[in-house]
Amino acid sequence: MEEELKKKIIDELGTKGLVNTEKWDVPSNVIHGCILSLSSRDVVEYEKVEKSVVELTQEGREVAHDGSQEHAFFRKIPAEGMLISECEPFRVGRAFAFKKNWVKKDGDKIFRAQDNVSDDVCAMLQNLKSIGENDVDMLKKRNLVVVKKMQYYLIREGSKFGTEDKHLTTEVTAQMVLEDKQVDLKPFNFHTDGLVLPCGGLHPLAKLRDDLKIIFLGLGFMEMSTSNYIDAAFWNFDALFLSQHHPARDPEDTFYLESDVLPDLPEKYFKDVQKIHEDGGFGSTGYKSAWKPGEAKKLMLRTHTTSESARQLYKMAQQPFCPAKLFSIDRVFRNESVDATHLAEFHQIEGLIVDKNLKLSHLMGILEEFYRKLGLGKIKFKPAYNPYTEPSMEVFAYHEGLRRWMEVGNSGIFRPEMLRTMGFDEDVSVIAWGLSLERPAMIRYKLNNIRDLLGHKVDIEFVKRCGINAFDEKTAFSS
Ligand code: FB9
Repeated sequence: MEEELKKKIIDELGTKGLVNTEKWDVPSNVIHGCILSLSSRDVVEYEKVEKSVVELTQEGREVAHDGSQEHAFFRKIPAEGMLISECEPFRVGRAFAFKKNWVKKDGDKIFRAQDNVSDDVCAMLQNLKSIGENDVDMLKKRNLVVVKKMQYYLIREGSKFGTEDKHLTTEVTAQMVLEDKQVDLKPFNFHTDGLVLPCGGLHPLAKLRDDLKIIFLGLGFMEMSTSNYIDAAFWNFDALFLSQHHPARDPEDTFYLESDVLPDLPEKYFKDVQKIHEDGGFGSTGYKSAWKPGEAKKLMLRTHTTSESARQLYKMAQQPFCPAKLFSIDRVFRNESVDATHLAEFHQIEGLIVDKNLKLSHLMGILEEFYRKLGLGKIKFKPAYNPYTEPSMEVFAYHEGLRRWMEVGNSGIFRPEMLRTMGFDEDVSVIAWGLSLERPAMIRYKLNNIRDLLGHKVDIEFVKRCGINAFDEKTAFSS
């Protein structure tokens, strides 16, 4: 194929004087390999041109064919209006129809606010070449189009074009040796890129997870086991001194299982946790309300990896004291409404340090070092509230590439009601912090929609491209 392609380039150059590969149906890296080979012998000169191509997503193709959700919703509304309770199936279309003032609310009904409306989104999708940048961004945010970078080449005659009248052999065969014929071998081009081999590549989240592991290991942290995707509410909430009345424990926020197959819960500790919740202790008043063992025994999908931290810390508290630096990076699950940046699950990154008399200054120091390694040299802290840490801080960092401050995590010192109940002495303290894996990944790969990173709509070519590009710690997050 490579030789045929080179011949095509030479022939076309001979007749047209310029070759434009924009419309060629050949992988760009194959064309690039041929051009490098010809240009290394000055047979051709070339210029690489990059352009963005807007393409319809699966959803975009459906809307281009059937019309937008808002237009479908508008057409559904009868003259006598539609009950708001009947609109639930058209949630997306309804939102956009209101945004465009196509509809209005009157009492418990929704009416058309216009006699007729033109389906602008459908028209744009049917004629992508005519839409402007703002419309492309709007359609991208609605996951109706994707913008792909493509490159092509403009090839011209090189200084040695046409001087090569003999065919250069690129490989020696047994037949040639037997015939002992004189052949002119093509010189090796040691500067050309190797062909990209069709091989597997790490998913971008897996790459980023490994990059973060390197950062933690480099800071002397050890990874915790995080195999309990399903756990008892006891470890996820109660052991952290999170009240049984806290809204985070509602089924609207947490996925509970119907099954009641329970992990072993330490009997004495279970009772100590009940006591600290009901009557307080270690200087705490407790919640002064009945604590239900049944609530603690419910099985659930963990909402944070801090449930594993609680398990690990409890185990440590049963042994002679030994300082430790631990981290975890794994999936957590929250019953949240999904949108462009939130799914019902994400990967939490958590770090913690166990030692004597740790203060907020120690926490600030390790956070500064951790985020510096992420390429965020400027961070600041804001007082916050967490049910299981006091004091707590939100962490903000200035992103040089995006030229703005952004929230990059949460942190705090675990409460004495948690640590002393586990069995730690009074002078033992634990500082900890957490962030997500998806947020930095979306920034690193310039994604606006989390579905382009995780889930069944991820573009496999995107994953392959990420798996090929080498990761360089210094540039990890600067883009
Ligand atoms: O990750 C977050 N933001 C972030 C992190 C890194 C980053 O990298 C930069 C480019 C280089 C960019 C952004 N956040 C936490 C902050 C926000 O994104 C926030 O809106 C979303 N948060 C999630 C929770 O929301 C459901 C991110 C997730 C999060 C928040 C808190 C914790 C963990 C994850 C925690 C904790 C904690 C606190 C105390 C003790 C132990 C654990």
